[in-house]
Amino acid sequence: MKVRKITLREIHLRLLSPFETSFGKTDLRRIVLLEADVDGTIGWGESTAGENPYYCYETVETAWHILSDHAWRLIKGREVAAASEIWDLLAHIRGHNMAKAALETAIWDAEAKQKNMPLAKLLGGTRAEIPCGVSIGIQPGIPALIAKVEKELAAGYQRIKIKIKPGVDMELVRALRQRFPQIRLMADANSAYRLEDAPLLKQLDAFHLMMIEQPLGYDDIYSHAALQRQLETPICLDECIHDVEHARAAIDLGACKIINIKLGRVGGHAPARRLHDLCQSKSIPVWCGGMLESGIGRAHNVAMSSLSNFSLPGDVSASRRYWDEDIVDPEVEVTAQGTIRVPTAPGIGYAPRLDRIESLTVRREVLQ
Ligand code: OSB
Ligand code: MG
Repeated sequence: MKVRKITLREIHLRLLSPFETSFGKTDLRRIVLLEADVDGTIGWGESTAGENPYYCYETVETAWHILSDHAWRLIKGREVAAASEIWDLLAHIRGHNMAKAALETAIWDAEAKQKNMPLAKLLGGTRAEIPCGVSIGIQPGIPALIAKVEKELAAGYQRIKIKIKPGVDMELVRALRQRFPQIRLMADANSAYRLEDAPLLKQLDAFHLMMIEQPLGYDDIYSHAALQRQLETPICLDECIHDVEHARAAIDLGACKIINIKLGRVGGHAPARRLHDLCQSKSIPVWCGGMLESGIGRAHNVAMSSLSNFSLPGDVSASRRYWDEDIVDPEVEVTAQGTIRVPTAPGIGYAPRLDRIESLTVRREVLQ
C-alpha cells in the first residue's frame, strides 16, 4: 500500500466545561485531524498535541510543522506492506510522537478499512467491551467535586480519577473516601510534586487509592523509584513513558506498578502495542489515557483498549462528557455498566461527520 495524499485540518471544539489540571486550564480545544488517502481508501487520525507545551513539549503548531515539513516526505511515495511499518519510516524524526501518531493511526484505520475489518481486530484486540473510568478536572470546591463524582457513578463509570496538586490534595481524597468508601478511586498529579513531598504523599496510603498517577517530574523515572519504595499506593506513570525502553527502565527500577498508555505520547498503534506487550510480559497492567480527544482520537483509543493487557478502566469515556456535539457518527457512548462496546464496523468504526468537520475547520493543508 502507498499513501497517496494526506490532508491536515485544524478544528476548534469548545469543551462543555473547562478542564483544569495542575498545569493549567483548557476550554477551547484546537485539534489537528489527519485524513490519509491510502490507495483510495480514507483513514482518519488525530493529534493529541495541546494548545500549550504544558503536558509535554508538543503543541498544535509543532505537530502541524512536523507533519507538513518533515513527516510527509518520509512517507510520500513509499510502498509499505502494512501500517505497522510506518513507525519505522518516521524513526528519523526524534520525538514528536503526537504528530507521528496522527499520521500512523490514520494509516491503520485505512488498512483496516481496506481489509474490511474492525481496527481493534487488526491490532489483535480480544475484548468486545472495554471498562471505562472518568478523569475529573480540578473543581471549584469539595461539594462541586462530590456532585461530579455522584453524577459519573450514576452513569455507570467503573473508576473515578481526580486531579490533585500541592495544596489541593489530601482534603479532596479524604472527603471522597468518606463519602464513597468503596469506589475505585485514583489521583493524577501531572508532575506537580517533588521527591521531598514523599511524607505528604505517604498520607495517601490511608485512603486505598488504586494508584497515584505521575506524582513527580515529567522526565524523572529515577525519583519515582525512590518514591515508590516509600509508598504502598501503586505509582502509575504517564508523562515519563514514551517508549519501550522507558517502560523497561521504569519497571526494572521499581518506579511504577502500572502504566498509562496514550497513543499520542508513544507515537501510534505499533509502538503502543509493543509497550503493551512488554508490560504484559512483566505482569504490569496498563490502561488507556485520554487527552480530551474528539471522536476520532477517542475511536482509536477504544480500538487500542481492546488489547488484552488493558485490564484496568481507562480515561476513555462518552463523547457527551466533553462535547455538545461530537464529530463522529455514532458518538462514543457508554453502557449502564460503564463499558464501551468495541465497534464491529470496518476501521475505527465511527464515521467522521464531514460536514461538521468542514464547518469547524480553521486551516487546512493538502500534501501529495
Ligand atoms: O494526565 O491524563 C492526563 C488531559 C489532558 C492532558 C493530560 C491528562 C488529561 C486527562 C484527561 O486526565 C483525560 C480525558 O478525559 O481525556
Ligand atoms: Mg495523567
